[in-house]
Amino acid sequence: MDPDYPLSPEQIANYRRDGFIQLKGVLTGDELTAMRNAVAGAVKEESVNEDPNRVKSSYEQIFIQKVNLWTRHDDVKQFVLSRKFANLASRLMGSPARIWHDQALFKEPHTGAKTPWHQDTPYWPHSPKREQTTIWIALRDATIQNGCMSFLPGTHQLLDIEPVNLADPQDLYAVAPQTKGLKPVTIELKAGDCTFHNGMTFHYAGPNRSDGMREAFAIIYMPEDTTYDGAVHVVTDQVKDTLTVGRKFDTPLFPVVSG
Ligand SMILES: O=C(O)CCC(=O)C(=O)O
Repeated sequence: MDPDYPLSPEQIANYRRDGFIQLKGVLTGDELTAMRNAVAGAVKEESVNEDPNRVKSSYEQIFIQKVNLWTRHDDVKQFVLSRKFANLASRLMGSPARIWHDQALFKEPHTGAKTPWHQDTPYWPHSPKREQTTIWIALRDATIQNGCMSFLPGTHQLLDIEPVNLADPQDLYAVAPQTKGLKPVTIELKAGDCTFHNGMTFHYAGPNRSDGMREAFAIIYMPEDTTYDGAVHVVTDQVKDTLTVGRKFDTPLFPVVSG
């Protein structure tokens, strides 16, 4: 992929002011089809042994979530490690971009489950927690009807809020009374468009009320010099023996991919 998707100084300034940005057409044509097929194929393959009649937990009702597909599927890996996405992340963060993890986020039709308002970085074993960023790529059109994302502008400055329990969320105003009066920005995306959001920006997605799957894929980056703080997390659990508290994430699972 061409590593240079244009980003103006004004767009970077807006991202840093608001904590999110929408970019159109980061993937088009054959590239979009290839990425959608790779991710949807990987999700299907990894779901094949699941019992469709199993009662899903409230967290599982939010979406089908498959984490770190790049480590198991070469056709997904080429996109996750691509310089095109990483260079965008790097320019927005203002630092070289290291992979934290990826995730397929497929909202199933008519499940009724929303993604509650939350910030991301409080869940992560990172220090500091200021600049992490997520590219959220619509593999199919994301609309209000099927659960596109909304953001609360400027909330990436709220650094001391307790993490929201996504399976049993409290009311946003109980968690973060500072957000009262802020107007959410809801962003519908065409397939191949994306948003980037700072991991501290409060975001939300409505339930999927359509007949089709809401297919999205997120790649999450941290600044290269982010250090491990030792907190428990599913992504670091398997490799915690290779990490040292207070040191950078310098292991093969967390490559620096911008440049
Ligand atoms: O896809 C969703 O519904 C929510 C995604 C999200 O919370 C994220 O990418 O940080």
